Amino acid sequence: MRQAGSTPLHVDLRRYLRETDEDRDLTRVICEVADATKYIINAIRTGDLGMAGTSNLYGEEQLALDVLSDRIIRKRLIHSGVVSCIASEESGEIQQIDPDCEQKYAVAYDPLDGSSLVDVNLAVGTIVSIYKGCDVLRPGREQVAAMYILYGPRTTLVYSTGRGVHEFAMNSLMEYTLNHENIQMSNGAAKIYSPGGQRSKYSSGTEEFARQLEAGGAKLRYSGGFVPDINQVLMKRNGVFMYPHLKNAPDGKLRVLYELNPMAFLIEQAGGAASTGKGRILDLQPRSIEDRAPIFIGSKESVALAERCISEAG
Ligand code: AFP
Repeated sequence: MRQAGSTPLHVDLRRYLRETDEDRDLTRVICEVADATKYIINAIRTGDLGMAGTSNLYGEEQLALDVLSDRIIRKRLIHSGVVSCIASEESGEIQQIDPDCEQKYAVAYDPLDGSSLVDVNLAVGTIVSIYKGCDVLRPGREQVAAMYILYGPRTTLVYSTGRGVHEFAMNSLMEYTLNHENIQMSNGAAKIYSPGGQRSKYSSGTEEFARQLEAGGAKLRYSGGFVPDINQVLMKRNGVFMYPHLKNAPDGKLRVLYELNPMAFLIEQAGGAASTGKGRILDLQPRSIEDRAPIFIGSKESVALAERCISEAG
């Protein structure tokens, strides 16, 4: 097996997975999602931004793109033959695909996170969480893989199967080719921080954390899109993103299954940390697919500082 780190740049995703001896069926899931994004990109670039006229589980008006992106990914996963069940942020329920599920993969995904940003031409993304077996309602530490695709000025795909975090970029032929292998967060004080939610709703502990970040020279970088904001912390190998507990929303905003678990898996694989402010995100036991939790994610040092501030001041 080719050791990660010895692969030439620009090798394509499918070949990279094969040459790093990834499980064939898991490779199938990852590549089906990668292929689906080619149609999502087209929909974003040219599609109808009008409201779909339906609403998702959370009562949010579904943009046509949300619905379309969900449909594109769902169809490919269902026909892949290696998926046991699907949970999509847009549909709000778990769809059983194959009762013979032990050796198949359970997939939770947000087909187009940040879709409300498309009509102001900001970057959005697809987020995917993958478990082996029959169920997705499990702690994030049991994931076997996670990935996201970032539809920005460039389209990039980041994934991990538990053996490092690797970034691929889409070329002119719409193939994903290796760009960075084994991405590792650096330690040291945060140079950027990404604070979600209204500052006036922050707890004293979170307020103190933000104050200390700024005192340490961190600059605010926040787009309102979870995927680009996390990608910035990962690719700069430094910094912290937070969507904290708020006075009017003690569980914050972001969903455990579709957003927090996959990103926590990736950032931990890159040597960072992901916490609710009181404990590891990946140790949460989801009660329902609707679960939300506060998140502080990025450099280990910054996440540890957040936990100290919250432990001292709530
Ligand atoms: P939408 O998917 O509804 O646009 O929300 C995006 C998101 O879930 C996540 O991508 C962002 O980090 C977060 O919401 C931004 O929330 P605020 O708009 O409250 O800052």
